[in-house]
Amino acid sequence: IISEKWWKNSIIYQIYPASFKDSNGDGIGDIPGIISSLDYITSLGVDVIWLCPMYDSPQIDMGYDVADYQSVYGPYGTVQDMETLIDACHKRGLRIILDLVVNHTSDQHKWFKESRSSKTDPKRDWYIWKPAKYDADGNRQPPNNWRSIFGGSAWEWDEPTQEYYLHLFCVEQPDVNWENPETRQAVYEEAMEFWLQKGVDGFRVDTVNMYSKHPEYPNAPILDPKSDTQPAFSLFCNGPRIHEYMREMNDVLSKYDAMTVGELPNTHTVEGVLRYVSAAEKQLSMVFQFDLVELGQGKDYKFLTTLPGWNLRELKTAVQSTQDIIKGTDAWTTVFMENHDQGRSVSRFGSDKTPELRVRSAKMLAMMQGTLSGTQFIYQGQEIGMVNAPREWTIDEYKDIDSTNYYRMTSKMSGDDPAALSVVMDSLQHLARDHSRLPMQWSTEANAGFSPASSAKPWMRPNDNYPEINVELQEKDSSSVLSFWKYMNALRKEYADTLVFGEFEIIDEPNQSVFTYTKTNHDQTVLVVLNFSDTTQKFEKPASVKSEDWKLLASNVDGHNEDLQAFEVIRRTPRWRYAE
Ligand code: TEU
Ligand code: CA
Repeated sequence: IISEKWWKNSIIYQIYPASFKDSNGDGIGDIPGIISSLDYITSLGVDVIWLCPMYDSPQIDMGYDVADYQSVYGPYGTVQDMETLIDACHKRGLRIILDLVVNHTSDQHKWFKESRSSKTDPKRDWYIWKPAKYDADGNRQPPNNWRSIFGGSAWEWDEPTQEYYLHLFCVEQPDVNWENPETRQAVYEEAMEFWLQKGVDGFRVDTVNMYSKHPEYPNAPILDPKSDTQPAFSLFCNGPRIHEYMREMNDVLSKYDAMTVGELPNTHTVEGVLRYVSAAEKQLSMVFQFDLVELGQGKDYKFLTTLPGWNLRELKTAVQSTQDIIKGTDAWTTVFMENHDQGRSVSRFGSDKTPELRVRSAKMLAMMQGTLSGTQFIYQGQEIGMVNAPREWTIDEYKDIDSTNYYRMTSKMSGDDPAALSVVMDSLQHLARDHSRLPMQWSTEANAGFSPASSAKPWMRPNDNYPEINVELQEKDSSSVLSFWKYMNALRKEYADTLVFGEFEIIDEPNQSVFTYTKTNHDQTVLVVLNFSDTTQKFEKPASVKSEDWKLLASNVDGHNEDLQAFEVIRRTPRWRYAE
């Protein structure tokens, strides 16, 4: 382990600045709020914080639309605040990584303003501009049928210069033209080196596989005959030059011993992932695969008529796909169940039906995360088992552009059909990105302790359950979800050989209620048994487990007996196999 890279055995805590801690009472989280919470973060036993975009931005997509890489969004603070934060982290032995958003910029970035100013501007080619097509009736059409990830065409017509520009996300997020070497240099210098020189320890790299598009921009196959736009992931993800760009980017990073974790949607094979993360490739340190967090979303969760649901075997397969990345390879992988783009894991994979099931299933999920190989990521609020907002909330409480576009489009397409809109709300209640963006629940005080009691209303409504679910209460309770996470984080460090680096093997794969696996390294084996159901399940010692002499290391149920209670987990390890 000593010889391994520092980031392999790290636990990374993800912070969404708008919703973490509001220090000055304007209803928006801020950098001084993060600085004041560093003792709390350290107490969790984490090693690194990942800060979601804090750059200057019109906030159409919550900062993933960057207007200036070298300044900070006013309500969050200043570059100087960032320097203070970096310093304060390092003083505590914490590292800090930033979000690198360079597939696109905001349409308010000076590069794009120049690019759109005229067809002959020197920066015209820094974005992806194409002429219109015309149909048989002479009507203007976009260059192809690609659908934007937030709905509608991926092309926007620019009246003054009479061309379309590409935006894989919202209209205000034009895609940067990575084909242009000058543009790439500007990205490296302005977005990366500026912050690396200030001491940041790496980046979470947004939409990392979308920089190289299909060079001919062909139409996507028609999967949705009712629409004039089509999902086109296979044509804009993992394009022909992507690995060349990754290696070039890595040359910049390697000067600083910086880590990277790339966001890798729509890449589902081990070979496809390894092309980015094999150490020999010299591209990225690790990536986020989407198989697990996409469970129950369907291919494209927009325009659903029913929720697809998921089953435990699918979850096992998804977990396997992350563990396979390191099996006999020189690559590294990640472990995560939540981020700022997902509903809360307890609501999705556990149960928020009763307080008892909520607490128990939150701990079960912590046990799963804590025992899988890879770099561990915990999203703010996950450590206290925060859950989704309730179904009663109306669309007015949802702020995310992805949610509101989806609602607006369904409302338009269905002529405000109440049944169709009710499906939208069902789907949003389950999957919307908003759920992870509700204010962090710090205490029983007004505004969940996120904003001072006397202050402006928080930018998103806090979950009504904050008097029951909050940091303050859980810190005092040794049986809380928070205490369990702290315990798991410590255990993960203690048994890193097995838990972080060990080999993963599923036992009794067909079982749709219980997820059983072993982690093995050298002469130590840990058995993990997770009851994902809300009923009691029989526990049968797997035949492949040889030793009769097991020691129970951890369980989320007091007085564990041989049967597994709802959402009960146990983890056992042979007593004689490790030194105490
Ligand atoms: O997300 C990229 C992405 O492909 C998805 O996770 C996406 O958010 C989801 O499919 C939409 O339904 C990243 C960021 O994590 C996200 O917050 C940004 O909105 C997006 O890039 C654009 O920068
Ligand atoms: Ca504030």
